[in-house]
Amino acid sequence: MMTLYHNPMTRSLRVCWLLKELSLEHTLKTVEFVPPVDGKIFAQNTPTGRFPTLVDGDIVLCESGAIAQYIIERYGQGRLAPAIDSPLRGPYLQWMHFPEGTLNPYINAIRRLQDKSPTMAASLGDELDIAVGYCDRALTDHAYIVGDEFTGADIMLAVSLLSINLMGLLADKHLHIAAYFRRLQTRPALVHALQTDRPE
Ligand SMILES: N[C@@H](CCC(=O)N[C@@H](CS)C(=O)NCC(=O)O)C(=O)O
Repeated sequence: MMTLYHNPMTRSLRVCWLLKELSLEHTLKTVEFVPPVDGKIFAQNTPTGRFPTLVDGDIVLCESGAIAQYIIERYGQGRLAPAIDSPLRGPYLQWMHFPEGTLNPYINAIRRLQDKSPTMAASLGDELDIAVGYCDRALTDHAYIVGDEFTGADIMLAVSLLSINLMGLLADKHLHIAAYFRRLQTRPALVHALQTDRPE
């Protein structure tokens, strides 16, 4: 049985949502977030000090993209990912990794700089907007980020876009992303994951 150490305001939302999409049995341990003091990281009350942390037997993972890929490949039975020989496999891998590789470094830096250097934060916000525009254009011709099928890459991307939206940095001009959000909000697994915020 897998155990997810979860806090709803963190990237563990991705894993919680994914486990529900795949209806996989798991134990959810909701853990309070400890605000970082003096830049101290890995300070959370989980086996790795971070959210999300997934424990599956001897395997302990704490990168949301790796956890998502692990769960889909190990337990997905072909769901939520194009087949390895599909022409969509490359784009799928790109979109699995684009959120943490490109969007979240901006999110983290802007959060850190917002008070210390608003000018620098604003300039990074402009760069982030270009990256978000790239996502918006990729959603022009199909319902989901890799095509017309929902995949794990949508879970990775949507949670980054939700964070950007919560920071007030998602401009109204990104119309395809707005339609994408409306589409995703109808998924029961996301609705349930967003409601999963009570400690055991
Ligand atoms: N790239 C990692 C980032 C993990 C991460 O930074 N997690 C944050 C919460 S979203 C955390 O646990 N920070 C608190 C800490 O390091 O003490 C992922 O995608 O899982």
